[in-house]
Amino acid sequence: MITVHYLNDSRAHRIVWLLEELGVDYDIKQYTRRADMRAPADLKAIHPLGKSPVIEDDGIVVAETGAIVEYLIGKYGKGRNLVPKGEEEKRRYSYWLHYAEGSAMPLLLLRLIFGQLPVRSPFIIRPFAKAISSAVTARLIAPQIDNHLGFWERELARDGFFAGPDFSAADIMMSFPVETGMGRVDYHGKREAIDAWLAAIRARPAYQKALERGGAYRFAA
Ligand SMILES: N[C@@H](CCC(=O)N[C@@H](CS)C(=O)NCC(=O)O)C(=O)O
Repeated sequence: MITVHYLNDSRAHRIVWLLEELGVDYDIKQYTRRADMRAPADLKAIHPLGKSPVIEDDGIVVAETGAIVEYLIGKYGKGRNLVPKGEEEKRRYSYWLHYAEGSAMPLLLLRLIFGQLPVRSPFIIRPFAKAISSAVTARLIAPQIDNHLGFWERELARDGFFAGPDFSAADIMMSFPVETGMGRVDYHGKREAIDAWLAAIRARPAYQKALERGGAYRFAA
């Protein structure tokens, strides 16, 4: 039996969603974020980094969302149509699978960290921290995020899903950057294709079931 170590409002939603798409049985062990949003220390007993998601499957521990997705698809994905068949689509699939955590999330995390810099700084230096945060965000981070969001829009406008005309596990991987990105940054570019894609993934029964099993996922709002 698979156990998903599930931190509230986290990337773990993607794994529960994938398991629902795969139709595999699993249990969820819930963890609640501390007041500072960090994971509780007991997650470190499962994996040294203490992050979520992490899964256990018959004694095997797998961490890192992309690696978990590849593991689950490799073991349980046969006949589930979550990996495209065409060569070009397979290349696109692999690209988005790696891009989600390798390129998109570091940028969104930088935005989050610089956004929190003023409130997390000692009171006496807060005005300086605020000035640094605003300048770095406006000059370095926001333009790059805009570039990425424009790229998503153009890619999705091609044929509806990230890897091609059909839904795939690449869309599950991309849900976290897109949902956190569209929910947390000011983006003034075109977003019709992104919005249509968000509506399509959220309408999937497996996505809804994952919310039911894992609990409300605030980043999806
Ligand atoms: N790249 C990793 C990131 C894991 C990660 O940072 N997870 C967050 C939840 S979305 C976490 O555990 N945060 C709590 C903490 O860092 O203490 C993955 O995709 O699995």
